[in-house]
Amino acid sequence: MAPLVTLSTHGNVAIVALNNPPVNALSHGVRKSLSELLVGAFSDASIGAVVIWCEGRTFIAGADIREFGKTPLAPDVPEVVELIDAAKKPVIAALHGTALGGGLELALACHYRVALPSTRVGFPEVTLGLLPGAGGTQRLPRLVGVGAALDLIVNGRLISAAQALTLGLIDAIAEEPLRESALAFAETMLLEGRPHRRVSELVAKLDAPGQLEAYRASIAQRSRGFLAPFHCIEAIRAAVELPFKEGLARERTLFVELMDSPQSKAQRHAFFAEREVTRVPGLPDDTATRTLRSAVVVGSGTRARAIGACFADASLSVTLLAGTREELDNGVAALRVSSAADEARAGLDANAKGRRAPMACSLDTGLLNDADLIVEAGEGDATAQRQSLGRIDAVVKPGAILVTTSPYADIDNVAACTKRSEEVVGVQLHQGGTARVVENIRARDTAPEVSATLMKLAKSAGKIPVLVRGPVGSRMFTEYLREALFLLEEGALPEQVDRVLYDFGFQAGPFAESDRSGLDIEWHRRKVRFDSLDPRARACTLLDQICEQGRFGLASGAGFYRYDADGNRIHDPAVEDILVLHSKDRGIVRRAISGQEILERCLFALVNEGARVLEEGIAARPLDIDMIWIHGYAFPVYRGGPMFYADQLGLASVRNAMLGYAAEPGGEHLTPAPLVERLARGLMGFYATS
Ligand code: 3H9
Repeated sequence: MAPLVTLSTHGNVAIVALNNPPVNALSHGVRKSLSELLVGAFSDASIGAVVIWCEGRTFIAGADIREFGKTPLAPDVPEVVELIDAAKKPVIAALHGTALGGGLELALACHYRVALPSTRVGFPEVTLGLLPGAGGTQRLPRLVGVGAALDLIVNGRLISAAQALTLGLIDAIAEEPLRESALAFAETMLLEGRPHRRVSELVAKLDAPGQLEAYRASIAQRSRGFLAPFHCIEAIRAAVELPFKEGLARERTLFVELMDSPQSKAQRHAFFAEREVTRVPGLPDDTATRTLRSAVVVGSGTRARAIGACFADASLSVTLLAGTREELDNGVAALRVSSAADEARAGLDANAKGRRAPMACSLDTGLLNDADLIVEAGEGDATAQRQSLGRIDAVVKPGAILVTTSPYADIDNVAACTKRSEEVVGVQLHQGGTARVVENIRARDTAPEVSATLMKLAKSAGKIPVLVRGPVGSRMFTEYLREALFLLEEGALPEQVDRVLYDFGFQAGPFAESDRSGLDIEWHRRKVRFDSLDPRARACTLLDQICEQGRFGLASGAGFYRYDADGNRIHDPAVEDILVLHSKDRGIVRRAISGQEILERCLFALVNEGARVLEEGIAARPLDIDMIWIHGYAFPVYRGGPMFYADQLGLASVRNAMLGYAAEPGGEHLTPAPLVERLARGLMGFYATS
């Protein structure tokens, strides 16, 4: 195995090169070799300056996250960083790729920094529920000012080399090849006798009195529930108020608090799950994929445009196929608006990926004949969609992939209606949460190559694709909403239920969320499944009553709430009347229900359905479910997703609480699913199954 760190000398300059693929993380081995070589170089009288440079695609992308939560091994990252800061000879960091977290902290302890133009730098620790814990919160405000430091550290925002230069975070933009440029920089610096600069010796000052308090207030809403952003602010306060060494100690205390918190554990879980989710059991990484160039989306409404955009983001040439001249005109107008918005966003965002390929809208059904991928995205019901797919199937070329986006259709039935069952898949885009998750639903006969192609496409569109055997998110949402509806008929009000789930960390509770996404879909789903519902669910007709009054949610101005012209939610006494009357009709005496009961019943209904989804093999792993819920339904990332959260609570105590609710009249549906029962009995969790 190649050494992790090597040192070579070039005249009186030493180049210390790291080689720890894929991202040169500061693992224990790297820290140990790096500090040994640095100590050697610092005491070698023939060496005047040291360049730290990395092989491979990036400069150090941070501490090694895989070591977090394990016994730390010396030297730790702060020790290596302080070793560099204290050096008597100048150290130059040569940056490329992504210099992040502990990597950027190390660079800030160097006495000069140069970077290739394509470099991006930043502190993403906050997204892992952490703060920069190796001096980053102390050095950055000293170097670039408190305002910029708050922006970068609290938001975990990456910036380009040009922006870093403007801020004074780096000293120069370097040319390729970086190693030689950095060497030349070091030689010039020595020749010119430039001063030995230590960021730790600068002073951090507030831009205005009360700046930190004002910043805290400005993030209060969007960072609601999170610990790390507020700890970041406190660490920056230490940079302003305390001498450097004491500031470091304060940063350490705050860092350790976060590292030990359940939030960071959950966010680190989410980080790895996001990467693991595309490695599907039974679908090897080397599964062949098809090269697709063109996609035709049948439909031009909202769903069609959203899915078309996803394929356009994967660089496919996408045409939306409208059914009528009016649909065509509307489609063209909508595309024009969204493309202008994309242009504006790309212009503002240094992190924006490549621009979306332009999309077209047409009436020409002949386009179907040559398309590589055809998406059925009409707004009709399951039968209409099946018929449409049948028509498409008859005209498309051999090898074309057919995608259905129907929220209702059974994928195996859909596939069976075509002559190409191995080339049929379902795709469900989710617009909640980060709106990044895509469920790729494979049918019984879908060819592995087709599944792998869809996974690759979604990934290159910047999505988080999850491969499943049937809809997962919507199926679990139905159970979650059903429990919330039971709570309404027992005595709760929509705002009470929503408040509890909002306080738990969801962006919106189940009723506000249903109103946002439209009640008609859930209502339709209920009608499709009506005969298979249990008696209590069948008799809980609240959703029918709301929808029968034309209240389909936000878009129709009313649902479980009323909405004003600006879309603000308003309590609606009419809904309360419906509830009270419904409870009376059902012979239910309305009662006060505690927040704890609301929370547990809604979440445990969700977890129980997740367990069934796993047991039936609809989702392969608990992490698939957690990704869908974090990125598609805004389940708070700092709780790690429903399955991770249940494990954190302890599955045995979840099971016991469920048994308690199941023993109440009408509570049988909360009987723990067999998988929950089995795991709880063995004192295991969804993740820890052995
Ligand atoms: C920190 O630094 C704390 C300090 O302040 C204080 C210390 C005291 N460690 O994302 P990719 C793996 S916290 C270990 O698919 P990309 C990743 O799991 C850290 N492993 O590639 C994956 O492995 P696998 C602050 C890491 O090109 C592989 O590398 N830094 C780390 O799309 C490829 O990753 C961060 O938070 C790591 N630090 O994106 C940066 N980073 O193939 C986190 C990555 O087995 N990393 N891996 O699944 C990233 O944001 C992206 O990985 C990066 C590359 C932009 C670097």
